[in-house]
Amino acid sequence: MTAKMTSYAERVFELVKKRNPGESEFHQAVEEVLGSLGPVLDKNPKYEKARILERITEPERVIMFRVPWQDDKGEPQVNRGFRIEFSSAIGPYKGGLRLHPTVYLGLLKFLAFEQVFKNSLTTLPMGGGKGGSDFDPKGKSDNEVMRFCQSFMTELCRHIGPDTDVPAGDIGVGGREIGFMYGQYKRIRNEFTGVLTGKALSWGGSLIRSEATGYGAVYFAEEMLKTRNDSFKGKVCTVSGSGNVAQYTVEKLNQLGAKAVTLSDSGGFIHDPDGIDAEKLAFVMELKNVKRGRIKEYAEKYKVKYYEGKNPWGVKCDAAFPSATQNEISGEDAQALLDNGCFVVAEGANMPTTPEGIDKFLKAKILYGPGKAANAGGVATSGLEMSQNSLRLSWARDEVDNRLKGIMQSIHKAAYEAAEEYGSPGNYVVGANIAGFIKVADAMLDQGLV
Ligand code: NDP
Ligand code: 2IT
Repeated sequence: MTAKMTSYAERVFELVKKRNPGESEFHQAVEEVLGSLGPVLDKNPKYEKARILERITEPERVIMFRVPWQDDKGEPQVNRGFRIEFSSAIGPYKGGLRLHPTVYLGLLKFLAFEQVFKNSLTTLPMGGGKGGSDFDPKGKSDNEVMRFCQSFMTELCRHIGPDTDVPAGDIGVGGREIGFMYGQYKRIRNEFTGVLTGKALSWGGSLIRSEATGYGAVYFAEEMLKTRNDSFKGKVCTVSGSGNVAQYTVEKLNQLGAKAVTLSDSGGFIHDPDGIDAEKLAFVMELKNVKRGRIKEYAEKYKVKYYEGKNPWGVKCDAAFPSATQNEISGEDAQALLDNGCFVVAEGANMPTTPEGIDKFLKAKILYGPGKAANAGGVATSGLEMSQNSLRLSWARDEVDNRLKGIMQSIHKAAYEAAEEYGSPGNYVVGANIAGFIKVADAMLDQGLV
């Protein structure tokens, strides 16, 4: 892994594995964080004395519930819904909702745990949470998605609120789903409040929220490049996924003079050596957000190659933006990227690189920005949406974009400086974990044994 654990961290990690059997993604996320904290724990025995690691790895609350809904044939269907309220040390629980057939308790625990440190890095007062369901939106009609979302929110609404827990989108949850859920929340609670983020502009949403994760990942990568007096001009970039994060990553790369040459979905990837320019990106947005089609159709339309069942990490590039899902870059994929000269990796997705892959990136000393730092622009802009809702105001596009950029610069600085201070210069994994941890741990100490 990234570093050797202290004996205290090791003991807690064993406990986490025992208490959460079979939850491999959660173990993976905890191991990465605990493996980074050695120097902080050595320097500050107060954390062990207060059992901070035992507490920070145990969710404050886990909610699991039945989601019954009726399909278009009139048949009853049942899914499982979840909300993990992991930490409220520095603000209300905040984090997305994922709708994907692979969703189970352990997956959401990993995402909620990551969210705690990510949200801490944003500089904004947000705790960490995550939720979702094993419902598969693929192939469902709008009416089926609406009935599912209404049933999901009928239960969830009793657990959330603008000062308690504020969900948002993630895989499978975009503007359509947030709309259906918001409508149902309002109907049951009879309140028009900022209980969800990622809302449409006419009913409380923020400009730039849709763009924020992708733009933020590119801003973060730009900051990393600046440490080597470099920029995006002329850089060839590979991007995976073709959803919200991938789309706006490509848009920002184009604006900065880089060339994005790949996109993917769960079917395979397309390689367009001429670059996915603004017009082609508009086609992708219509294809994915409106028609809900497959990325293969891009290859047919623009006469480029489609690689069925493959990911884009074998394509030569300067910078890679994994923006699909967890563990999508294996050790071999990481090696292929390095062998092809890739020297920037900025994670738009959450935990897209396996521990073997991370080890390779760190040993090669490339500019590697882990998800909890690089993709924090999405939740940061959700935080800005919450602020605007509280003020009952909406800020102009430039104002939100400038704040987002400023936040990504602050996150980069915090991670960069923490890595230096604690003896791992250039290691953004250690830097992000330490900077995110200290703020939450100190808030926990202040608030007593809770
Ligand atoms: P979307 O649902 O908009 O898009 C997801 C994309 O990833 C789709 O192209 C999808 O393909 C692909 N994908 C999903 N699961 C898999 C899989 N198991 N194997 C291969 N491809 C897959 O989601 P987002 O763009 O919002 O999220 C992408 C990543 O970014 C996730 O890791 C998410 O947690 C993270 N993230 C999102 C934020 C946000 O604000 N939305 C903020 C921070 C992080 P297909 O359609 O075929 O399934
Ligand atoms: O993983 C993430 O940070 C998100 N899906 C966004 C969460 C949010 O509350 O905006």
